[in-house]
Amino acid sequence: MPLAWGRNGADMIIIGELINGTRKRVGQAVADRDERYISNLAAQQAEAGADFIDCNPGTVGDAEISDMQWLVETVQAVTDLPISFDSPNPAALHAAFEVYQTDAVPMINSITAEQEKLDALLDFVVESGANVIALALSDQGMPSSAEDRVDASASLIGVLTEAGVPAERIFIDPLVTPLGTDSKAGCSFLGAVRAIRDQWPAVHLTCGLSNISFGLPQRRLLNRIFVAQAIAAGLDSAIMDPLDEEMMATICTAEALAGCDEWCTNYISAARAGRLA
Ligand code: THG
Repeated sequence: MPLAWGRNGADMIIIGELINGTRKRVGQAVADRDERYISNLAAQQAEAGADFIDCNPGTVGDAEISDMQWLVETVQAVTDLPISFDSPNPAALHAAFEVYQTDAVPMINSITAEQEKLDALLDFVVESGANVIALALSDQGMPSSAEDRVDASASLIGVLTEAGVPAERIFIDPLVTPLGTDSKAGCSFLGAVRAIRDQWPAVHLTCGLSNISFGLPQRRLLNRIFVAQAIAAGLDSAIMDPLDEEMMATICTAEALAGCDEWCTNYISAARAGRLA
């Protein structure tokens, strides 16, 4: 039986965000080539139920290339999960692929609707056969309204599908911006998620969840309620910390409430396993 918004009934696709060099301890581990620390972060996220392990070196220039390759090699040595190559630098994304050996299809994080980005990455995205996160960012700059987000997403979906990327490999990121600097940031994002889910039922919708709470107190509270609202609107993936048990419980509950968990099977087994308490 088809579920709401054409979702396939699968669980939320979780992209574990912890291997990010902009986090101080991880940046240090990258600089020191501390394999133990990074392997451990990969293994813990896999164990907690991540579907992809994001790797973001958080460095720039030539360093980013070798740092990305080292991260990919270190992560794939401890898990068969696919990796999400997270970098604004096309050269680092190419470099990640060169050393990637896992069978599972990886993620390119990310492409945008900026012409320069498209020119640098479109052929690569198509030929690699990878999944791709398409950020709703265009030459018009950061999106502000829901409409800006939908326009940039529509143009990306058009370009990618015409180039031959199937909808199931496209992960639209309508861009979560901080609520603290724009009180409409949450509604604009949610409005975009609803509109995109309605118009393109087969694409995935993801986001960097915790951007919403940047600069505000009680961030985890904001993040949890926001994810529940976004799931109700049609989000089916998130870039987040899978070790956050309250967040994982919220996601499972929100999916059941949103009609994405037939007979509440996942919800009931999570409760039995003590994961919702
Ligand atoms: N969209 C896409 N990719 C993304 C983002 C997005 N990749 C990067 C980022 N945003 C998501 N990843 C992270 C990783 C770690 C943290 C936040 C987002 C994090 N931040 C700490 C905090 O916010 O308190 C601070 C860092 C620290 O520990 O020093 O942990 O939006 N496509």
